[in-house]
Order: sequence, then C-alpha cells, then structure tokens
Amino acid sequence: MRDATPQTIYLKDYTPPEYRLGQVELTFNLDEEDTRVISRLRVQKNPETAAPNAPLVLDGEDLELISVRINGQALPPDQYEVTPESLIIPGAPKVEVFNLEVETRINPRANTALEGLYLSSGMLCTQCEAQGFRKITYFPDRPDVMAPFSTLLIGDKTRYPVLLSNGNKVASGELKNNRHWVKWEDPFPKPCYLFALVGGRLECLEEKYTTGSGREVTLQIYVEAHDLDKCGHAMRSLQQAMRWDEQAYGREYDLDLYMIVAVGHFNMGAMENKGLNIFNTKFVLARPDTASDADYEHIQGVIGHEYFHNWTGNRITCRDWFQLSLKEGLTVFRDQEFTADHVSRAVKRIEDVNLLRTRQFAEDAGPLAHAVRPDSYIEINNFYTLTVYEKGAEVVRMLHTLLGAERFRKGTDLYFERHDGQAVTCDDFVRAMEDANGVELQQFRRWYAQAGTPELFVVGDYDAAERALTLTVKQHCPPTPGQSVKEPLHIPLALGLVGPDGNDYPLRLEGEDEPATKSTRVLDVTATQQRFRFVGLPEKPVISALRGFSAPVRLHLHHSYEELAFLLAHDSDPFNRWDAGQTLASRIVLNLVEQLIEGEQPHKADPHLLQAYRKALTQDWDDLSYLALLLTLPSEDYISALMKVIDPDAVHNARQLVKRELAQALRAELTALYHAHHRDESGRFDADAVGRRKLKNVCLAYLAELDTPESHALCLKQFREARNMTDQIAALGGIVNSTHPERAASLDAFYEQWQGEALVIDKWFALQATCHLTGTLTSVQALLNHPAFDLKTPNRVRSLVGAFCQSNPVNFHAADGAGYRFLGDHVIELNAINPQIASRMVSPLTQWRRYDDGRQKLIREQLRRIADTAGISKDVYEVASKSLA
Ligand code: B3K
Ligand code: ZN
Repeated sequence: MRDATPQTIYLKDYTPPEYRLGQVELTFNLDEEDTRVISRLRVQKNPETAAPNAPLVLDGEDLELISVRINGQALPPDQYEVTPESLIIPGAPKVEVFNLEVETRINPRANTALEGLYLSSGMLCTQCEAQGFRKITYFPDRPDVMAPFSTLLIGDKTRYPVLLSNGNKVASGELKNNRHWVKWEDPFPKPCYLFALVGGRLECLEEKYTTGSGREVTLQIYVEAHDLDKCGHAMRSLQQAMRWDEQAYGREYDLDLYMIVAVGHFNMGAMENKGLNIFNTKFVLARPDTASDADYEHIQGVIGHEYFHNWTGNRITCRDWFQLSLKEGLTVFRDQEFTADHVSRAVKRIEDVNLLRTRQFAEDAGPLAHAVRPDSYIEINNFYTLTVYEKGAEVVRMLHTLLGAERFRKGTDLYFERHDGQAVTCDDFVRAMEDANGVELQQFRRWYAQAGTPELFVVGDYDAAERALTLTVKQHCPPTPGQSVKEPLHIPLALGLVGPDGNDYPLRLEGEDEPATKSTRVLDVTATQQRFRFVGLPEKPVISALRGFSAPVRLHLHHSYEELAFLLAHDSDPFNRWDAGQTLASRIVLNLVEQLIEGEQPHKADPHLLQAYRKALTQDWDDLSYLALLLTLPSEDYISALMKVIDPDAVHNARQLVKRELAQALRAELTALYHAHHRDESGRFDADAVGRRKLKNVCLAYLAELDTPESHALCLKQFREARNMTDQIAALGGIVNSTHPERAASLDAFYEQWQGEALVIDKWFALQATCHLTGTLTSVQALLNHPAFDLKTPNRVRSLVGAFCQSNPVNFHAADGAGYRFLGDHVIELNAINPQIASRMVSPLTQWRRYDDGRQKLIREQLRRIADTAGISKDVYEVASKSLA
C-alpha cells in the first residue's frame, strides 16, 4: 500500500549499478504459507560507479528477513538496516568481490496481488516482471544487473510432483517426509525479472523440435490434467514461431528445453521467463468446441510473442524500465508479422490498426499520455500500455517501411551481434539501424520521446493543363501533459494515386527522369509543411494516402462519398480499401448522430453505404475474412473518437439504426450468403474455414438485428447445433442482444454445458456484460453474486467488470452515473486484493474530458473518491491522480 507521497522515478536520474552479480544460487523450500528462500550471491563492486564505501542496497518488499551472512559470517542486526522497500548493508566489504547469503520467508497464499511467488489453484508459480522478484528475496531488482542463476527447488512430492525453473534440469533426488528436490541451471545471464519457478500437480504435452542447425530441443506444455487435450494448437504455434524466427531473423533457440506452463490466475497474457514461459490459460488452451477462431489466433500470436522475446528481451534486455518498448515494441512488431505470414496479412493489419486507433489514440489524447519511451513513472506496472506496446510496434514498423525489408534485417542482424548479452536502450536499437545501413535517423528518434498522436493534413490540387497533382502535407502534434511544444516528426507517408479506371497511376515526382514504375511510394514527410508534385497524370486521380497505415497518425484527407465508394471498390491497397468503407460508414453514422442530438427524427441513412455493401456482397472474394471486415461497421468507440463531445446514446442509436437499415435492405443477400457458408463443422482452424465462419457470423449478426421470429429461429438453430465455439458463441450473442424468447433458457443451457470450463464461463459472463439492451447493469450486478464469480481471479474480473466498463459504452455511460459508481466500487474493492488489476480497471474513467458536463462531473466524483481512499496503492493512485490533474 501507498506511502504518504509516492515517489516519481525519472529517466534522467538513471545511473549504472554500483554492484554487479556473478553467480546467483537460490534454494526454495516450498510451502503454501511458509516458503523459505535462501539466496547466495557473488557480489562484485563496480569500481567505475561505486564509491569505496558505498552501501549495498538490495530491493525487497513484503519479506520476513531471517538471516544475512557475508563470506559465511552471520551479520548482527546492527550491521544492516531493513526498510519497507530494502535491505541496506552500510558496511559492505571493502573488497572487490564477496559472498552474500540472505534467508527470507514468504507466504504465497496471502499473495493476492499475483506478483512474486503466489498460489493459483494449488499450484505455486511466479510473476517477476517488472519488480516482482523483490517480493521473493532481497536482490538488486533492476534489469541491468544480469547473472547466471542456479535454482534448487524442494517440495512435497504429492502437492508438487512437478518442480520447474529456468534453464536445464541438472539433477533431482528424494528426501525424507515425502519431499523431493530438483536442481535447475540457466547458463544465460539474465536479470531477475526473467526468473520463474513452478511447483504443482501438472501434466505435460511433450514434442521435439529440430533447429535449423540440427539441434534437438524438447518442447513441453504443462497444464492441469483435464486440459491436456487443449494444448495441440499452442504446441503447433510454438513450432511455427521457432521456425519463423529462424527464417525471418536468423534466430535459433538456445537451450535444450522450452517449457510453457498455463495458470488460471494471471494478471496479464503471458510472461517470457527464460526457458519457462508462464501463460494465462486463455492463451494456451484451445479445442474447437471450447475456443473460438479469435482465441486460436490470439494463442498463436501470444505464443509467438513470448517465444520471440527469447532474443528481443531476454538475450538482449532493457537497461532500465523506461526502455520497455525496446523489447515490447519490437516483439509486438515481430509477432504481428509472424501472424500476418500465417493468416491473411490484410486482415491482421486491419485488426492491429483498429486497436491502435480506438484505444491507443485515446490513451495518447488523454491525461496519461506518455511517450513510447516515457520519462517518468510512479508505478512501472502502469506503463505496460498500448503506447509502449502497440505504438512502439508502429515505430519499429516505420523503420521497416523507411529502410525496406532487406536493410531492416541488416539492422537487426547488427543489433543482435552487437548487443547479445547486454541490457541496452531504444537508442542503441536505432543506432544499429543507422550503422548497418549508413543512414541517419536523428529526427526519427523523436517518435520515442514525443507523446501524442500527430495529425497529418493532406490536400491535393490537380492541374488538368499540366497533368500534375500538387500534394500539400502538413503535420501537427497536439500538446500532451508535460509536453506543450512538439517538434515535427519524420513520417513515412505511403501514397497511391488511383485513376478513373480504378488502376493506380505510376508515380513520378516532378524533376525525376526515370520512367515511373511504382504505384505506391513512401514519401518522407519531415517538415511542418511540405509539397510534393506528381506529374504525368492524364486525369484527376483519387488520392489513396497512408497506405497500409504507414504511420500512427490521424489522417485528415477529405473525400466525397463518391470518392470513398470508389476507393472501397478499387483501391489496390487492402488496408485503404477497407478504411474507405470505415470512413464512409462513420460519416453516415455521424450525420445521424447530429440529427439525434438536435432532437430530429433521424431520416434514412445515406444510401452510399448500402450501395457499396450490396456491390461487395455480390462480388467473388478469395479472402472471406477480409470481406467480413469490409462489412463490419466501425465500432462505437471509433465513431465516438471522431466527436468533439461524445454522446454515447446518440452514437449507439445511430449506429444501430444504420445496422438495422442495412439488415433490412440486404436481408436476401445476407441470408443467401449465410446459407452459402454455413456448415455443420467441428471447427478446424485453417484460413478458409475461419474466413467462412467469420463471414457467415457477420451475416448472422446483421440478421439478428431484425429481431423477428425468423432471425430468432436462425440464431437458435445455430446455437443448438453448433459443434464449434465460434458458431455457438456468435449465435448466443445474437440471442442475448435481442428480445429472443429463448434468451434466458439459452444462457442457462450454455452455462450448464460449460460449467467445467473456466475459459468458456468467462465468455458467458462477458457476453452478458456487453449486452447493449437496457437493464444490463442490473444483470451484471446480479452476476457478481453468481457462485462462479470471483474477484480474486483476474480473468473473471475482466470478463464481467472489465467487459461492462470497457466494452459496453451505452450502458457504462448511463447519464445517471450508475455505471461510474459501479466501477468506482470495484476499483476500491480490487485495490485491496490486486492493485495491478484495480489500476487497469480505472482506464475508462481517465477519458472524462471527452464527455458532456454532467458525465464529467460524475466521473470526476468517482476518480476523487478512488484517489482519496485510505490505503490506495501506488498503481491506482498514479492513474486516478494524473487523470484528475
Ligand atoms: N513481458 C510481459 C509483461 C509483464 C507485465 C508486468 N506488469 C509479457 C509480454 O509482454 O510479453
Ligand atoms: Zn512482450
């Protein structure tokens, strides 16, 4: 819990460690309530930084200290000092190298924060990133102190038959009193945040993998016995990821063993501990009848992400936590490309940009806006953000776009060669890109330091006589907290010019001699205002700017409805083609929003969207997942972000109106398409089947909007007959969001069928929490008392409280403030259990400035109430107080 004044940590205050470590030897005597940890450290004074009598300061929290020894001699209590956050040894030996032995006691059962060593359904497991190791033993808990670890685990044979830690298993044996031991050695020096141990009754799926150079690696996935039949997809994904990293980056796995353990209680998705990844069950377990296609895709992505960290994160780690995006941005970029190479590239890009534009842009425009490399924090766990991860990945992607694939690869090769085994900075990464290619990226570096989403204004002026188009490009980045003045950024602007026949013109800039060949060019936008003049254009083209979403900016480029429909039909860039449809739909919905706000009876929606959809529905498509996205309206969050003052009711009603109108007008086409693609299938995860199901279920969602006996029958039939989760949950969604007479019975039947599968029950909670009908808050409140609900299980909290507050805008933002009070209550309650989860939950309240005065006042009341709560954690305090500032 929080000190009187939580301390802010600044990047500018970074200093190298005064003490470094040689070998680290850990011994754990495991017990649910009384675990003993003995840590033996070979400590080396760093002569370059440490004053001769510098005290040795080790981090530690919530530990009971039992003894301290130096070079075998017990230290009397007057020779060290214990504070709530550290162990200080003022008279550390004057010699260069000495041995320190510290024994501590911890209580995993009492650890509901799920950081350090804790209990998940009887299994002991750890989570150390960012600063959880200090809850296990006293240690220099900072990523730039790296050491080889050996770990001896001792525990009860019945409760902990499986004992795992990082590296290779080197020995094991029996002890009396039904106890046993296993010794692990990890030869690769690592920071303590990558340490892990697991003890429990687990079963394992094992397979082999042969690396490109012919080394055999054992792959193991550990789960509870009843989940053993749900590990196949994770295992295949791991093997795909290992092969992909060899091919795309020339990176092989380095140990003989790679283990993944799935745990039901986990604060986030997964953790890349060296050789022993610990995963949220949600990102491992999948069987076609329990997991949807979206789950399969997420599992593949997260398994890949954690695997890729072995090089980008573990072999080369971060110097300090401000550099978090060095590993996260780069690894997200790598996992995005991995997924893109295995599914539809266009669909993957659209999904990633959707997340960025709805959620990261909001973060960048809100009170917690920070740079990809933040310059200060109170609680580092609050900085595992969309900005550090997703915008960080966009920054790496821009380097890839600017340099091209080959030169980017030269840059990563140099980065791996130069920094293997080191803890480095974002700047080191950019420097490797520069040095490998003889380029200069000084201005580009601002992307790491400057917060906020730049706005890009593009205007085209066509001169028919000259057959030329002058493009004026302006950039402006709005101020963010603590950064009132922004410098221009280096923005790669991928551009195409589409001729009236729907084909791209070859692009030639004035003054260039060589014949134009390229139909997409990447323009270097570096100044506040710049002009580009394209020549050789016989007719006025339609501008297709920011192709592939080549930079994380808000693009302002005006197109008429006709031009948008034209791009939606013809743009050769699949991202922009989809985006033209999104812009068209958003503008049409926003027109209705205005009418609703003015109190008018809304007219019919503009027909352009209907015409465009009708055309798309009757064309032949190879990529059905892509067509499904083309036919999906922009989300309420996306539309809201385009408004000056968000009116959640008007946005919801206008969007529903458009959706219903489309469903009515296209009923025949949607029904035909539904039946053409509906199969009674067990749900194999392959691109064709996934595309078919995606498209079919988009059709079903439209038809369900009609809320008629026919649509009810269609949903119920699919729900009852479904043999795969994608179809079952899609049909149940249609039922739950309508006046279906079988609504309650279907929910009960689903619960009955799946009560033994925690991850499916999470879906059951989430579906009810995101229902857009009125009265949802009341049912959410009732669900809090359901025997399957548990505030100590993060997945459950996210599926009920999180889903309602983050994914149900019309109900959460009820004008009477009931949704806000509901969230306030839960943040306060969760704060005492799990500060990280509590802090994440505050996020919808941070956006209060975007709403009307009445809602602003109600949200602020909750933020104030939260910030003033006695015993508030630094995690929650930082988010609430910065939001109010
Ligand atoms: N590195 C971890 C995240 C740890 C979060 C700590 N609060 C997972 C990942 O990004 O791969
Ligand atoms: Zn990561």
